Amino acid sequence: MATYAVGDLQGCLTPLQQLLDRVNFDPASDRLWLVGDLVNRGPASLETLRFLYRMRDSLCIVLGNHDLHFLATAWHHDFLKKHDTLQEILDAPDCAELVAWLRQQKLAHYDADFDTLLVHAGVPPQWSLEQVLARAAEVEAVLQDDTRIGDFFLNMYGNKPKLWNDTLDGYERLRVITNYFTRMRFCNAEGKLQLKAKSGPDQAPEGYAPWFVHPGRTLEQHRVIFGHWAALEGRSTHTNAIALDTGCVWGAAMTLYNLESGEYHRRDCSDQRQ
Ligand SMILES: [Mn+2]
Repeated sequence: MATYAVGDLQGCLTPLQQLLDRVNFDPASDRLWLVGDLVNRGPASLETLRFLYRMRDSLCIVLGNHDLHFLATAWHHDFLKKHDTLQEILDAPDCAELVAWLRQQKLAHYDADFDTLLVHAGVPPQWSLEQVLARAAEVEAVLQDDTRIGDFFLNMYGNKPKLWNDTLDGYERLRVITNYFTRMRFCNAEGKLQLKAKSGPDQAPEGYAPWFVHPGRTLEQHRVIFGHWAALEGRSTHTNAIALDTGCVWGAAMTLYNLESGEYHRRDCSDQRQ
């Protein structure tokens, strides 16, 4: 029995299947964690979701910004943008089944045996493990609530508020939680977000730094596995921050990580370049 985590798929199914074959992944006994961004931009979003759905009992998934965007388009078709490759899922006969399953997934998952947290983008420096899980659960509850999910998506997009505070409520509170977990790259020492920069860590906007490098970060003694930031090229500079987005959909690589051994398996994805 082994446990693996894989970086952002974005509809690139062949590299995932080849990496799983390479480690002789057995869905009956092994577990696969996914950092999210399962769909969009790549060539096979629908088939990727179907493949994962068939082995859903072996998976642990956190949602990424592209997964939330896909769910939003299922409620609001006019949210589809020119570069989205999500229409094939919306048109599929099993779309409702796939949507119902994705809505049940989390924004943050903690495993005590591995002392490891799984998130798509990151965690603000000040948040404790208890705060991470409680705040993720606030958004997860809305995603699972038929009476609230549609309006949430109408209010999910946007870069403000930039900074958490305990008194936030309503959609501002849900939006900043969502942005921390699914879109963050750079923040300042207080946790103020800078969501525009997508460059590598060397080109941080003035006053900001990658979320995982701030001194005294509450979770720095725990392993955090994340994706979302292809420009990191899998190098986080912090031993407990495991960066798995290596830009498959941009033609770079897909990375599979063994949680027990710490071993990385990388598959060149120059054939996947979009
Ligand atoms: Mn992402």
